[in-house]
Amino acid sequence: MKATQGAAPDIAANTRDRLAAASAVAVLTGAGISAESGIPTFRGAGGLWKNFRAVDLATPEAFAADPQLVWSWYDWRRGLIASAEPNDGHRALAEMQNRFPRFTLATQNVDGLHSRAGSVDALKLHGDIWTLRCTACGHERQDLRTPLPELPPRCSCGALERPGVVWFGEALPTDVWEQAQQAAREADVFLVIGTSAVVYPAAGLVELAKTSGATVVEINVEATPVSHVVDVSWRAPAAQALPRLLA
Ligand code: BV8
Ligand code: ZN
Repeated sequence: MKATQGAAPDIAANTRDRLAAASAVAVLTGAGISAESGIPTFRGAGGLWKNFRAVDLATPEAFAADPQLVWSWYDWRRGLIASAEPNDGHRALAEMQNRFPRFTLATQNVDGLHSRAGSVDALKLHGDIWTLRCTACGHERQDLRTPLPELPPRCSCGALERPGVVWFGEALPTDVWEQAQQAAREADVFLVIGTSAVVYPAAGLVELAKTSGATVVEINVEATPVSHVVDVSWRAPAAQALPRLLA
């Protein structure tokens, strides 16, 4: 059954009923869940930065060609995120983790807002903007300073550091990706929230959950390429919809 444009109350009730019967819940979030915290999404209106697109800058090639430019983009984003707060959508997911025997949150976001909202063990599929990794010795450290004192930052070994994120063309962290796939396979209910579902392999979790027998609910302000796959397509902002699942 696909409820698409039904009035929000019955979609919320419908989704709550499915969750009430679930013992394993898995969630995939994208930039849309941080939109109401004021963080621009990648592909929405605010997704551009000085006329660059994420696919142009979030690549090893762009970093090798111009580490200063790529770091300026990340430093700008870190500044935005530092002044942002988790929203009711992040907080609702943090609350949900205690309500099910098995609950897994996988995020494509690198902003760390799920952790700040209280989500424990969120699977960071695309890494973390607050982590710096040395391009030579691999040493990783957290640096929360905004702006960073020097760009590009350098490791104590002297080499350039890069943002601890997964760029286009790079593999996702193996352990995190394995856990996310397992959670999608085992889920009774799979929530896909605030993602345009165009970036793989993360977006593939939706199909994996669906073919593994989960009830899939999409929460997004617009239709996406997975809207035709999901069981329930809830056209609503995440910070409004998610708290209604806790009622
Ligand atoms: C890999 C981290 C292989 C960094 C990111 C052709 C050439 C090269 C590669 C490819 C290719 N075709 C396919 C690929 C693979 C590529 C890919 O999928 N490309 C896409 C663009 C076609 N994928 C990769 O390269 C991945 N790696 O394949 O490696 C490999 C395998 C083995 C060994 C070696 C190599 C790596 C992908 C990860 C890239 N890193 N980010 C950073 O953040 O700077 S991706 C980037 O896009 C972010 O992580 C972001 O999360 C992600 C997805 O975007 P969304 O989160 O969905 O955000 P978006 O703006 O798109 O959408 C927002 C949504 O929210 C919208 O739907 C909107 O309606 C909604 N919304 C807005 N407001 C709200 C809302 N919803 C609810 N409430 C609201 N209020
Ligand atoms: Zn080093």
